[in-house]
Amino acid sequence: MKFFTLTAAACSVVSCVQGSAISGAIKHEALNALVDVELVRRAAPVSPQGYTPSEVDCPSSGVSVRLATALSQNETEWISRRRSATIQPMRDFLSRMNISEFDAGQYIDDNSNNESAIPNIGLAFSGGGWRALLNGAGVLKAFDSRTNNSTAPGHMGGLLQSANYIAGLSGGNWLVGSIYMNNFSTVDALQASPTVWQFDNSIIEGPPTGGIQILDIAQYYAALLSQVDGKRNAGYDASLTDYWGRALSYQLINATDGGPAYTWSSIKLSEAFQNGEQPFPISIAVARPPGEIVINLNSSVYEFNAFEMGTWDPTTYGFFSTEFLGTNLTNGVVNDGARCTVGFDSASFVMGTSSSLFNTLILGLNDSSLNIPDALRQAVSSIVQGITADEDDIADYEPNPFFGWNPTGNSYNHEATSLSLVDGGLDNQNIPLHPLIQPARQLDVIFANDNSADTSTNWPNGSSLVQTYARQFEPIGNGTAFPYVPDTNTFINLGLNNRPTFFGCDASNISSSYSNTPPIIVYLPNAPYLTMSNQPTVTLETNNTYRDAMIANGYEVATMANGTLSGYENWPQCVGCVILSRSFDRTGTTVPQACQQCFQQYCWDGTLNSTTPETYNPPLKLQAVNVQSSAAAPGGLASMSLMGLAIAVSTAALVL
Ligand SMILES: *[C@@H]1O[C@H](CO)[C@@H](O)[C@H](O)[C@H]1NC(C)=O
Ligand SMILES: *[C@@H]1O[C@H](CO)[C@@H](O)[C@H](O)[C@H]1NC(C)=O
Ligand SMILES: *[C@@H]1O[C@H](CO)[C@@H](O)[C@H](O)[C@H]1NC(C)=O
Ligand SMILES: *[C@@H]1O[C@H](CO)[C@@H](O)[C@H](O)[C@H]1NC(C)=O
Ligand SMILES: *[C@@H]1O[C@H](CO)[C@@H](O)[C@H](O)[C@H]1NC(C)=O
Ligand SMILES: *[C@@H]1O[C@H](CO)[C@@H](O)[C@H](O)[C@H]1NC(C)=O
Ligand SMILES: *[C@@H]1O[C@H](CO)[C@@H](O)[C@H](O)[C@H]1NC(C)=O
Ligand SMILES: *[C@@H]1O[C@H](CO)[C@@H](O)[C@H](O)[C@H]1NC(C)=O
Ligand SMILES: *[C@@H]1O[C@H](CO)[C@@H](O)[C@H](O)[C@H]1NC(C)=O
Ligand SMILES: *[C@@H]1O[C@H](CO)[C@@H](O)[C@H](O)[C@H]1NC(C)=O
Ligand SMILES: *[C@@H]1O[C@H](CO)[C@@H](O)[C@H](O)[C@H]1NC(C)=O
Ligand SMILES: CC(=O)N[C@H]1CO[C@H](CO)[C@@H](O)[C@@H]1O
Repeated sequence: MKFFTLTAAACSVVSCVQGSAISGAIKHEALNALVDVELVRRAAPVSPQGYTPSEVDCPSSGVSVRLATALSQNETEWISRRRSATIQPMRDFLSRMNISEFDAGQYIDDNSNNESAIPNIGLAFSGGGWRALLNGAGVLKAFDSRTNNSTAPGHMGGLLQSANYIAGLSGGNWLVGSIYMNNFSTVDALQASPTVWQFDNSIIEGPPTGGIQILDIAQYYAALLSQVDGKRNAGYDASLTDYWGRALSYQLINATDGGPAYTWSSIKLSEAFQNGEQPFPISIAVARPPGEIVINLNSSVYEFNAFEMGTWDPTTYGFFSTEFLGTNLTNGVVNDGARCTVGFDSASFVMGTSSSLFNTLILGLNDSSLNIPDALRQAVSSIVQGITADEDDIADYEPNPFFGWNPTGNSYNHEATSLSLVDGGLDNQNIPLHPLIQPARQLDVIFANDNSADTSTNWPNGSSLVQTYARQFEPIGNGTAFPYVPDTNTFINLGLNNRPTFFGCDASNISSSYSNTPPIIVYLPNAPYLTMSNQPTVTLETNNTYRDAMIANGYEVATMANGTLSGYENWPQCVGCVILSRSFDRTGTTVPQACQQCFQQYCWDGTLNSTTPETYNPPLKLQAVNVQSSAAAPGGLASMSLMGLAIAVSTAALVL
C-alpha cells in the first residue's frame, strides 16, 4: 500500500538523504562528511533513512553506557565554552536591570576570570499542552534579546543569552524542541512562519494544505503510516508515540513532512551550539517499570540532551549516547561484531515521548466526521489494534540500552529488554526541574515557568514544586536538595500562584541533610494579564489571533507588564538581584540595599495558610486584548468532545 511519494524537488543537499534516495546503511563517517557540506550548520536531518533507523559501523572510539557520577566529558567541555560566551550578554543584561546603587557590570568584570564565581542560570518550561507551548513561548520571547524592543527599560531580553541550560517537558518541550530543530529560531520568526506553528488546523486534520507540506488529510495520515512502517519494517518496535511524534512535527519542524530525518542529537552538530552560543537543551520523560502502570514520585526521571540519554536517579544511574540509541547493548557495551544504530533518536520521537500523554489523540482519526478514505481508516485501525489500553501511552525504547548493565546498582531495568518511557509530567513533577537541580550542574537560579492545570479552572497551584520538594526525602532523591515550598492551598491563599515568587533565598536554610546548596527557584506561574490563558490542556486547535494573545500574555508573565504593574515596578532589578544572589554568597559581597528590599518582597518568607480556598478564578491584570480580530483564520477552539476523543486522555490530563 503506497499512498504517498516523497517529492525531492525542494530539498537541500542534506534533506534529500531522507526517504529512499539513499538506500541501505551508510557508514557513519560518510554521514558526518555529508553534514559538513553545509557551511553553517544547524540541528539537521541527518538520519540516513529518514524516520527509519539505520545500522552503521560503530565509531572506533566505541560507545558504551557510563555511570552518572558526573557530567559527561562532552558536557564539561561544552559548559566551559558556554560560560565564557555568557559573560558579555550577562554583563549587558544585569546592567540593564539597573540595580540601584550597584554596578553590576563592574561586578561581572571583577569576577569574569573565575567562571565558578559568576551566576549559573537555568530555564524550565512546564507541560500543559498548547497552553504551555504558547505561554511558555511568550516567556521565552521576553527573555530573548533578539526580540524587538526586548532590551528596552522594564523588559527582560538577554536572560536567554545569559542562561546555560533550558529544559522542556511535554508541551514545554514542544517549545524547546521547535526552537532547536529550527536553527534556534526566535519565537517571532515562528509566529511569522507560514509553515509551522499554524494551530488553526488541528493535529488530527494535519497541516494546512500547500507550501512545503503535503496536500490533504488522507496523504497526511498515509505519510505518518509509511514513516512509522519504515521503522517497524527495519525491525524496531513502534508504539503510538511514534505516530504522535510524527504528527506533532508537522506543526513544529519547518521541513517537508515534518522533517522525518531530524534527530535530537543533531543539536550537537550545530555550529552555534558547539561554540556555546545557545543554552544546553534538555527534554524530560519518566520511566514506567516493566509490567507496571503506576507512576509516582519513585519513578525514574530520564533526560535527553544532545550528547546523552539516561537518568541521574539511583534506580539505574547511567547515561548512553543519544545518537546511538537503538543499538543493541549488553552489559552497557555493543555486542561483539554488532553494528550501531543511528536515527532512532528522531527529534519527533523525543518530543512525542516527553508528551506521550497526548498520543492517544491519534486514535481520533477514527472519527467518522473526518474525510478519511475507509481503506486508510482500516489500515490505521489494524495497526493500533495490537496496542493495549495499558500501553497506549508509552514510548518503547527497545533495545533497552541499560539491559544487563550494572546489575547491582541497576536493580530497576537491567533485566528488561525494552525501556518504557512516558510523558514527563505523569509523576506530577510537571516543571522539568530534575535535570537542573542535579548537584553536578551547579545551577544558582532556575526560572521555572509553570503552565500546569492544577486547579479545576486550569491554573497552576505549585503542585509540581511540592512534588519535587517531597522527592528529596525519598531514596530516589539521592542527595539532590530542593528548597522549602509551602502546600498548594498556601500557594493560592497567598497568591504565590498568581505572581512571581522566589524559593530558597537563604542558602543556609535547606530542608534536607544534603550538603549541596540548591538553586533558587524563581517561580513564574501562568496568570491572566491580557487574556484568560487557562485554556484546557487538550485544546487541539486555535486561531492565530488567540495564539498571539497567549504569547503576548506570556511576555507579561515574565516581565510583569514590562515592569509597569503597580507595586511591582522593581521587578527588573529584582530579577537582576536573584540571579546574583548565590554569586554574592560565594564572593562574600555585601548584598546591595535594593536587593535586600527585593528579597523581602519576592522571597517566600515561610508563612502558611493551608485553609481550603474557594474556586480559584483570578481576574485579568491588564486590559484584555481583542481576540476577535478579522486578521485571524476562522474557527475557534475545537473541544475534545467535538473530536469524539473522550476516550483519549486519562484523568492525569487534568493536572498537566
Ligand atoms: C536606572 O534607575 C535610575 C533610578 O535608580 C533611573 O534614574 C534611571 O533612569 C534608570 N536607567 C534606566 C536605563 O532605566
Ligand atoms: C573562584 O571563585 C570561587 C567562588 O567564588 C572561589 O571559591 C575561588 O577561590 C575562586 N578562584 C580563584 C582562582 O579566584
Ligand atoms: C522588528 O523590527 C524590525 C526593524 O524595525 C522590523 O523590520 C520587524 O518587522 C520587527 N519584527 C516584529 C516581529 O515586529
Ligand atoms: C518597538 O518600539 C517601537 C517604539 O516604541 C514601537 O513603535 C514598536 O511597535 C515596538 N515593536 C514591538 C514589536 O513591540
Ligand atoms: C542559522 O541561524 C544563523 C543565525 O541566525 C544563521 O547565520 C545561519 O545562516 C542559519 N543556518 C541555517 C542553515 O539556516
Ligand atoms: C522555514 O524554512 C524556510 C525555507 O527553508 C526558511 O526560509 C524560513 O526562514 C524558515 N522559518 C523558520 C521559522 O525557521
Ligand atoms: C563527545 O565528543 C566527541 C568528540 O567530539 C565525539 O566523538 C563523541 O561522539 C561525543 N559523545 C557523545 C555521546 O555525543
Ligand atoms: C541483541 O543481542 C543479543 C545478544 O547477542 C541477542 O540475543 C538479541 O537477539 C539482540 N537483539 C536484537 C534486537 O538484535
Ligand atoms: C510589553 O512589551 C511588549 C513587547 O514590546 C508589548 O507588546 C506590550 O504591549 C508591553 N506591555 C505593556 C503592559 O506595556
Ligand atoms: C487564609 O486564606 C483564606 C482564603 O482561603 C482567607 O479567607 C483567610 O483570611 C486567610 N487567613 C489568614 C490568617 O490570612
Ligand atoms: C479565536 O479564538 C478565540 C478563543 O477561542 C475566540 O474567542 C475568537 O473569537 C477567535 N477569533 C477569531 C477571529 O476567530
Ligand atoms: C549523593 C549521593 O547519595 N549519590 C548517590 C546516588 O546514587 C548512586 C548510585 O546508587 C550512588 O553511588 C551515589 O553515591
